Parts: sequence; structure tokens; C-alpha cells
Amino acid sequence: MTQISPSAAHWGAFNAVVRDGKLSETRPFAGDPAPPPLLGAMPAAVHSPLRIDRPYVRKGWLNGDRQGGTPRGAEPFVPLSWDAATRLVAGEVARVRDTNGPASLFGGSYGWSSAGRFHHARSQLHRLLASAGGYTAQLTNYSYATGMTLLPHIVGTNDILDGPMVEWPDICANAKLMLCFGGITLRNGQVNSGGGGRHEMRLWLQRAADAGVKLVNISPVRGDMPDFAGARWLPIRPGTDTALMLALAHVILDEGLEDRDFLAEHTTGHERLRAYVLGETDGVAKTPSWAAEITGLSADVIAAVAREAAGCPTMLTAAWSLQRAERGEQPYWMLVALAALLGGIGKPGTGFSFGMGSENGMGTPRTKVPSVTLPALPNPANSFIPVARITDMLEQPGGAYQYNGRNLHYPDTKLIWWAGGNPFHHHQDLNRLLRAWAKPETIIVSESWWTSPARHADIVLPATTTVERNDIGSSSADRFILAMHQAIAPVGQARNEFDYMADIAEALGVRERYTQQRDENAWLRAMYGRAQQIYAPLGVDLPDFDAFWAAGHVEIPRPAKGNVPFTAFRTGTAKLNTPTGRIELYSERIAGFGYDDCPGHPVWFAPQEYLGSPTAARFPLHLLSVQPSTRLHGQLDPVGPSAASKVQGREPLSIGPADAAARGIAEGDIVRVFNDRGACLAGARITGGLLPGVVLLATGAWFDPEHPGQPGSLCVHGNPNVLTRDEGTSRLGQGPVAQSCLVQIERFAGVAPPVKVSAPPPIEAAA
Ligand SMILES: Nc1nc2c(c(=O)[nH]1)N[C@H]1C(S)=C(S)[C@@H](COP(=O)(O)OP(=O)(O)OC[C@H]3O[C@@H](n4cnc5c(=O)[nH]c(N)nc54)[C@H](O)[C@@H]3O)O[C@H]1N2
Ligand SMILES: Nc1nc2c(c(=O)[nH]1)N[C@H]1C(S)=C(S)[C@@H](COP(=O)(O)OP(=O)(O)OC[C@H]3O[C@@H](n4cnc5c(=O)[nH]c(N)nc54)[C@H](O)[C@@H]3O)O[C@H]1N2
Ligand SMILES: [Mo]
Repeated sequence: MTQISPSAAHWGAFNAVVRDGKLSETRPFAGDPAPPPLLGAMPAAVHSPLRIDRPYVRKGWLNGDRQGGTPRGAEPFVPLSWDAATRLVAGEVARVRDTNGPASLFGGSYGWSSAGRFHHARSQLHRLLASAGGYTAQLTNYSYATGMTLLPHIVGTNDILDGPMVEWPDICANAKLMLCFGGITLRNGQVNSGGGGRHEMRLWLQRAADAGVKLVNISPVRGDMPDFAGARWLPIRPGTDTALMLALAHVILDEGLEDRDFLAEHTTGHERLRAYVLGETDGVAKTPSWAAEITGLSADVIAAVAREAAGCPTMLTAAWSLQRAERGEQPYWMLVALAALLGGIGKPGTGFSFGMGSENGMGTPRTKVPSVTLPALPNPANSFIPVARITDMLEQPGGAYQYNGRNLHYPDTKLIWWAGGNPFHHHQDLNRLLRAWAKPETIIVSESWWTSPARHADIVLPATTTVERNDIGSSSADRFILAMHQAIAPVGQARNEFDYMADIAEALGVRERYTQQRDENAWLRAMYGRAQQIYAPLGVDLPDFDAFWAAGHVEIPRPAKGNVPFTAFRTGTAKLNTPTGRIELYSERIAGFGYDDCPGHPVWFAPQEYLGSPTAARFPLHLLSVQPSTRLHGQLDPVGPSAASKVQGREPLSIGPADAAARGIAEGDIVRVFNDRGACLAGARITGGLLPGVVLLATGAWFDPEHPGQPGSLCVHGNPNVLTRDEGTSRLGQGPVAQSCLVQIERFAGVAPPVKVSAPPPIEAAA
């Protein structure tokens, strides 16, 4: 018998086709102009032998090892019943809370979880731990932590970072030139958190090109803009965009091309920035020839682009990747400054945005409504860390650090519980993380698959996947609210987070607080009802729940009138939410923090690791760990397009012909990629369109240490985070710096150790 029902994933809405009780096919959402190929990988993922079939406990932990006596990741697991697992987990949560206080429970649990907003594992875990007394949370995200912390100081909002932002129809109609730092990478438009009904990045880029907007791809990678866009390619060295922007500003100021009225009326601090750009403050004029040395671009090209931008309506955008780098605050602040000099801010289709090529939905016209969400509960522990400071936290309990003007201390972590995220995917310098991971007494991981965190846990709880439960998919980046009907029964003994957490809450005596006496159906109705109430005053009327559920989705109409960011500010009817009410090209507040790694106006810092740094003598290749085209982070890695892309079972690494030839590397060879922090294997793909000296290894290959549990061993599969640096962008943003990473590469001679993560870890029968 065949059944078809609506569902959704971060990689798009779809119809689940079920035959004989199994997910057999996913049919893309009707009307989606570019459904991602990732959808096709779902049946194999849902029914994969890598599904966790029941709860497990690490053998050594069961025998009383609490202080990482045996390294996590090296020992077999022993099966547990759900009853026993429920008691163990509740017992540990209560013990740690009562002995060490709730802040020693680390429940940050960063990660993308599911598109379904009710069975969103991380949100459910937060509700459970908040009900039980509190936990240490994580603030901001890996995507754009630095931009998120910086932008409120200088433009008073984060909207311009993740929407609503400058809209594509306005760009098509008004911009003549669009400078895209980091390109517009269609690969990244396949996904958005919460799922999307329509994938429009290709469509809008095509329309912009057809409308005659001259597109410029400022990136080390030509493929960051598709061929059809006819873009000019400025192959910049990674990590040097701020220098380029400063030089563009130099030409504009030197030749008097700046919009003086805009600067005078709408900005503060432009004189100080000007003095720095012209070299009056530090004796270094940020001229095109100065920037040419740093960026690898020619001075003539830089000067010509500056004049062109000053001579026509120009739109600026920068990928989120630019701020996931050492001193990632600087390119973002300088992009705002450049847009201010050009004076197009607040006019339709010009000015600046971020991430227009980073995720589906950016710049697509839509009514500004929040997504349907599961309400959070207040966290009584009132404890948090900036998201990417996890290893620092584990290494230095009680240690002092600074963040965005605050003096803070790390909590003393005794228990970690991760549900819906993969720190062995997302975090940098995994060997350091692995060492620090030995410190807590207990680590609980809720997962659907045997991912690296599950393998490095003490207690493993098997979760259902999206198609095994009813839910609502929703994203503030998309105009559709998506009904997600349960399509199949839970696989193995997997349970919904909500159900097993309710049992754990019961054991902790807080069931009612956690469930609010609602079941799945009552929660979906309550969440939807809340959205109806919030949307109505914003002019969006939603049908009743039953009509929505039966139809499978609701489409929120495209607004009649587009949104132009900063118009009210430009016309003088509104001030910005900054200390001066203006765009701050110099920020007294940031200067007042006294951070030499993020002073009062944008500056050029030469990164410790880039192609111009002394480290490049030993590690001469800049590794960009970009988003994968074949999966979402670590999700769907063992199946579908991702599995098909592997080279001798290893993650493909793109390397230019000259860099490969210089190392005797041929297409399809296994290579060893290494630096002082670690090493991994990968499969060479010789690729054109790369700036020489730049190599690409996408994130997401499941971490597979040759010797499990031993920090420093070779990752045989190709996870770039064994190579990346773990350090905050600055004391202001404390964001991750994954893109600042130099490596060396050699042909791997000999027999490569086997990939082990393609099978479940060793399991022993219960004693
Ligand atoms: N080197 C480098 N590192 C990076 C980046 C980079 O550019 N370079 N990018 C960073 C960025 S921007 C991000 S956002 C992060 C992403 O990092 P993560 O979001 O942590 O990566 P995912 O693989 O999406 O992890 C989500 C996990 O949740 C699990 N999951 C899904 N549904 C459920 C569920 O219902 N229940 C439970 N219990 N689990 C579920 C999935 O199986 C998956 O393992 O990575 C960051 N890391
Ligand atoms: N298919 C797919 N799409 C995704 C994701 C996924 O896992 N898979 N992840 C999603 C998530 S969570 C996020 S946050 C977004 C991230 O979106 P982004 O941050 O935009 O993604 P990246 O792929 O890291 O970077 C985009 C491009 O920036 C270029 N780049 C890197 N460093 C530099 C630099 O220093 N200067 C310049 N000029 N260019 C540089 C790289 O060539 C890269 O192709 O992607 C989302 N989209
Ligand atoms: Mo992200």
C-alpha cells in the first residue's frame, strides 16, 4: 500500500511516499522552482543501518568511570532498556544539579536539530532542563555570531544579517553594480533552518543578471558565482577583504567621490575612519597598491572598481563566511562603512546586506513575521557562554574572559547533554575538544544516527526522525508554514524527544512544568494558535488549524509593497537603535570596551594564518572549510549525493592543478592534509577556478579518528575541523574563526586506514 503525506526538512518541503511501512521516496513540494537534490537521500538515511536502534551506555561508565579514565569514543556500548536509561539520565541530572548547581549542567546543545519546530530536540532539551532547575546555555550561533554581536552597535539591528534585508526585486530594478564578497553560492541556497517551500536564489540571481546588474564575485573561488551570472571574478586571498574594502574607501575619499551629505547626516565617526584610511593616524595610507600586496589583486583593478561603484547605484553583500574568521568583525564593519561612503543605504536596491548567497530566502520579498515556535521557558541558572567557547569552558572552569563589554567566568561543567547538534561537526580544533571532552563526569547524547557525538557519549538516547512524528515546519526566511504528518512508525526503539523527556521530567518530579499538560496534538494546535494571534495584527490571517493540517501548508502571500531597510532612517523620520541614533563608523561604546582586537573603528589586522603570514612558509595552503553541496553539515553524510561524492571513501578536497602538480598529486589520490593542530585524509579532486594556494574541504565528513579516543590521531575520513583553529574572533564577538586556517598537503603513500564511521560502533551484550 502506498501512502503520501506532507513533510519538511531544512533542505525543503516534500511529500513523503510510504510503501509497506517504509519511507520509499520524497517528492518535492509543488511549485518549488529548485528543489534540492538532498531530498532524495532521505529514505536511505531514515532506514540506514547507522540508525541508533535503542538506548546504550558506555561500558566503562557503567562500571563507574566518571572522570574520563577511559577516553570517550574508544569503548564498546552496552544496550539499555528505556526504563533503565530514563532512570540513569534523571539520576545524573538530579545528582549534578544538587551537588554542583544547575550551571554545571551544560545544555547549550547547539545545532540545527529538525525543521519541525515542536520536536526540535534542542528546544525540547532546554525546556526540560529549565523545568528541572536550569542549565548553562549557548548564546549566538556558529553561522554569524560575530556579525550578530557587532551590528547592533553600529546599525542598531541584526535584520540586515538574516532578513528582512535589501530585496532582490529592488536590486534588479535599481542597482547597476553588485559587489558580492564571498560570491552568491547557489550550493548554500539549498537550505534554511525550518525548511522552505520555495528555493529562489538561482531565480533571483538570474533575474539580476538579466536586468543588467553587473555582478562581481569577490572570492578565492570562481564557482562561488554560477556561470550564467556572467560575473567578473576578483580572486582575492582569503581573510583579506577588509584590506580591499579599505583601499576602495581610499580611492573614494582621495578622489572626493564620497556622499558627503549622507556621511554628515546619517553617520558618526566618519572623520576618524577617514584619517585612518588616508594614513593620517598610523602613517599607512590604505591605497590600492597597499591592498594589492595583501589581497593579491592588482591596484588598477581595485581603483577601477572603486570608481565604478562610486559612479552608479551599487549594492554590497558579504557572505557570512567572511566573519567566521580571525577578527571577523572588521570586514563586516568596513562593508557598512563602504556602503555609507557610497550613500546608497535606505534607497531601494542599494546599500548593503549580508548573506544574500548564504541561505535560502535571503533577499526574497516576504512579510516580516516570526516563525512558528515552541515557547521557551526561563532558565533559572542564568548561565551562558558565547556559542563557540565550549572548549575554553571545559578547559578552564571558573576562568575569566571577556565578551562584548562584559567580564564573565566559565562554569564548572560536570554534565553535558547534547540533543540535535553535532559538536564534532561544528567545533574547531577537534583534538583540543576531544581532550577537553574527557573532563565532565557524564555526557548524554540524544541522536538518531551513530554520529561522532553519539560515539563519544556515555549515555546514548535514540531519537525519531522527522517522518516518524507530527510537526510544523516554519522559518522566518520562508513564506510557507508546513504541516509535517507522521509518515511511518518509529524505527527500532527510537522515541520522540518530547515523549522520553516527559518521562525523565516525571522522574525528576517536573512533568507538568515540562509538558504543560499538553500532548503532541495539543502542542501543535497551541503553537499554531499563537502564530495566528501574532500574525493577525501584522496583516496575515491564517486559516484554522484543521484546514491548515488538511491542506498540508499555508502560503503567506507575498507583500504588495517591498521592504526597503533604513528608509525611515534615511528620510529622517526614525533614528537607529545605536547610542547616537546614527550609523557608527566610530563607536564610542566599542572603543570604551578597550579591546585592542576590536578598536573603535574598522581596521586591517593581518591574520595569524593567511597566505601572507609567516606561518605560510610551513603551511603554504589556505584551507577553506566551506558548506557542503551534498548534505547539510554532517546530516545525510553517509547516504545519497554525499556518499556518492567520496573519493576512495574519503571526503573530496578541491585543489588547483598547479598546487597538485607541485606535490605530485593526481586526480583521485588519497592525500594527507595537516598542520600543527592535526591531520586528516581526503580524496584529491583537481579543480579549476581556485586562487592558487587555496584548497577547499567542505565541512561535514563524520569525524573518524584512526585511534578512537586518542586526541591527535589522523581523521581517516576528512573532517576539516581537526585542522581549524579554535579561538574567538575577538573579545567583542567571540565567534568561531574556522576560515583562518593554513595547511600543507602531501600524497598519502601506502595503504590508507579504513573508514570506520560507515558502520555502528562496537556493541557488547549486557553483562
Ligand atoms: N570548519 C568549519 N566548521 C563549521 C562551519 C564552517 O564554515 N567551517 N560552519 C559552522 C556553522 S555555520 C554551523 S551552523 C555549524 C552546524 O553544526 P550542527 O548544526 O551541529 O551540524 P548538524 O550536522 O546539522 O547537526 C545536527 C545534528 O542533529 C541531529 N538531529 C536531527 N534531528 C534530530 C532530532 O530530532 N533529535 C535529535 N536528538 N537529533 C537530531 C542530526 O542527526 C545531526 O547530527 O557548523 C559550524 N562548523
Ligand atoms: N548545501 C548546504 N547549504 C548550506 C549549509 C550546508 O551545510 N549545506 N549550511 C548552511 C549554514 S548553517 C550556513 S551558516 C550558511 C553559511 O553560508 P556562508 O557562510 O556564506 O557559506 P560558506 O560556504 O562557508 O562560504 C561562502 C563562500 O565564501 C568564500 N570565502 C571563504 N572565505 C572567504 C574570504 O576570506 N573572503 C572571501 N571574499 N570569500 C571567502 C568561500 O569560497 C565560500 O564558497 O550556509 C547554509 N547553507
Ligand atoms: Mo550556520
